[in-house]
Amino acid sequence: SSKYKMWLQYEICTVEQVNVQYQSLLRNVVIKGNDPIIFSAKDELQRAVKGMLDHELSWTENVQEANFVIGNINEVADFLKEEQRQLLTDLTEEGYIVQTSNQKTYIVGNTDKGVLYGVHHFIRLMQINSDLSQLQIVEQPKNQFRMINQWDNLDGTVERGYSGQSIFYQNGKIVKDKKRIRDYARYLSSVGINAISINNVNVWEEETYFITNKYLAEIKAIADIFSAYAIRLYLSINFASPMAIDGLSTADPLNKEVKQWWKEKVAEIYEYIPDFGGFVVKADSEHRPGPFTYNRDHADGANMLAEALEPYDGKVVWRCFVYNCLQDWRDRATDRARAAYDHFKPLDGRFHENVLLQIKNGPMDFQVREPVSPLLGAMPQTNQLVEFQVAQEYTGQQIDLCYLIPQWKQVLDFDTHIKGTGSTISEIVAGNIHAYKYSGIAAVSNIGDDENWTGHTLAQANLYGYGRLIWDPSLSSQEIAEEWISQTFGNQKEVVEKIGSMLLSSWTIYENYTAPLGVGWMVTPGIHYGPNIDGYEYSRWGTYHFADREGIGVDRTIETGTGYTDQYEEPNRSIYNILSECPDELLLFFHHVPYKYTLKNGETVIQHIYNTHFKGYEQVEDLMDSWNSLESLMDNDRFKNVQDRFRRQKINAKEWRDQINSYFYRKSGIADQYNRTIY
Ligand code: BDP
Repeated sequence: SSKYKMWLQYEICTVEQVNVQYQSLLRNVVIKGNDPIIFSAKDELQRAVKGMLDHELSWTENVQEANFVIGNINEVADFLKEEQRQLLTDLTEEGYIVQTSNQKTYIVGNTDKGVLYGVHHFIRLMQINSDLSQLQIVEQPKNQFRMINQWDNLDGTVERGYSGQSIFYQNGKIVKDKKRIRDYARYLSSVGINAISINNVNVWEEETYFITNKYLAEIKAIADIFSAYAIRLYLSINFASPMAIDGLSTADPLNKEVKQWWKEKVAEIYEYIPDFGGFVVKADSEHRPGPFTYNRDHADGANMLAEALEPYDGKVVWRCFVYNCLQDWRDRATDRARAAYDHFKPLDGRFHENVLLQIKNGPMDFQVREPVSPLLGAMPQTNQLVEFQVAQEYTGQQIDLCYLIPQWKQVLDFDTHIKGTGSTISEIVAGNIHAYKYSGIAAVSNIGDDENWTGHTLAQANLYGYGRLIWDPSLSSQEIAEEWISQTFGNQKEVVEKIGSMLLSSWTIYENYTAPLGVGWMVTPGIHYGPNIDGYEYSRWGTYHFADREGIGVDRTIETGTGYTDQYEEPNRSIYNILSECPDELLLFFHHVPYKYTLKNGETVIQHIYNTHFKGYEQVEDLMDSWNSLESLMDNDRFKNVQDRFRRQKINAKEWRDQINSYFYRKSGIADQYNRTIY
């Protein structure tokens, strides 16, 4: 169905002259090579051409005769011009060219991976009906690691999953029918994802045994599916595995027996899966075991695993989401925002080369608005990955519309000044600021077994956009949105424009009716959907807003607060630390201010809260109207899915609006300047 096909719709192309051009370009096609990746590329092109041109490709073996040539540089070098060969030698192994020369089209990769990406690029252009007669494309990804993390559990549930159950596991078993996993691999590779971890970072009882022969044969079958799409498979592991699996008395990373255990374990895994990617590790975090139990630090923990993986070129992706989740709320001095930096910064230089630290984009936890984590870029000698959350845990759970590309772009564009101007997160994780051996981006996936994969059909745009953005962070949010809409819903102008502006405004709208000015966390505890202003205020999680009758916000300044601002380089340190310099949207993250404090935009904090909350709700009504006006321009299935989501979003926005407005009216006693209804 069209829901299921996401952005690889391959609908018949009805524009006569475009159709004619494509048919003639694709008369006689040769594809060189025997790797499974080449078969994936071939299969994809066949599907695309069949769907869009209603045409079976005619393949030839003879490059001379062909008018469409696909292969890696080693296979087709003799047929290229010198300058084309040169272009390719300057690219990384994932790079490719798509070029027209002598009336032939060439898709040539440096390796088969590049071939697959090149074919996907070509198909993307077909789907948006581009003129393909004179192509001069030269491409390579900006980031080396482009990873997706599944938070799937063996019982079939998905932690923070809003799209049904797992596509990997059902009722305590790995699924037998792996067709859906293969389709997922197709979607991921079409946007350039090259690594996946297939189980939740919280490794509970049974998932611990994924690294044993009880499961490895089946996991190998999954690894093979992904590897045919140039995607490496990783597993999340339980740090205490030696105890759980083989009854060792300790998991101390410096203990000889423990080290030996991991070496043997890793050897066993590679016997099954020779191209296994490595481990993702959540240690000493939210009740998961880790090196702290043995008075060791996180470098000790990560390095033990790194040593075991080194001989196989395996990696340790070590998460930095380490903080005290049992803190006393009365203790104002303990600031959760400081935790990742305080734990990890002192360890710089101690990690092995095959360790990558995975750091959430903000210092707290995927809130609608956070400053960028000061740990990113702060460890010149330690490989880093930034972690995003495609799953909308705190941004509407795929019920509310929230296109997250603008948020991630803001993170990537943030200038840390760590090595002078231009030390942006984008350049840091691309490995251009410090000499990282490995680096890149990871994100929590938003898919499940719902027919449309993502619950809310428009949430597909976040998965698509995540891949496209991390391949090429210079793409704008709008370009990415339009590419996605055209491929997903077709090229009609009205559809592209309307959905485009809905997507682009959606993050701001969501922010308008939820927690104000960067303070975060006013969500239902545990569930994280819907308002509960004091839900986390007296809890152990370190997530507070400190609202009283005078004012609101968290003082994180150096002089009177937690000193968190000191973790930034200048000028960011001062910008955040000095009240009058702090950007409005992050004001309450960094400062505790009176309700009548005047923002840079001229409104008082309290009036801003009222204004944005009334406005946010109205904007949701506008989104609904916009969507309803598209009814006749698309299939009923997808139309109804989104229409229904907007109905639910409206109910949610109303709850937020009324609870936030009433709460702050009652706390502050200050009336709305426009006398709107506050309950
Ligand atoms: C939080 C989620 C929790 C995850 C945790 C993590 O609420 O379910 O386990 O992040 O990233 O956002 O480990």
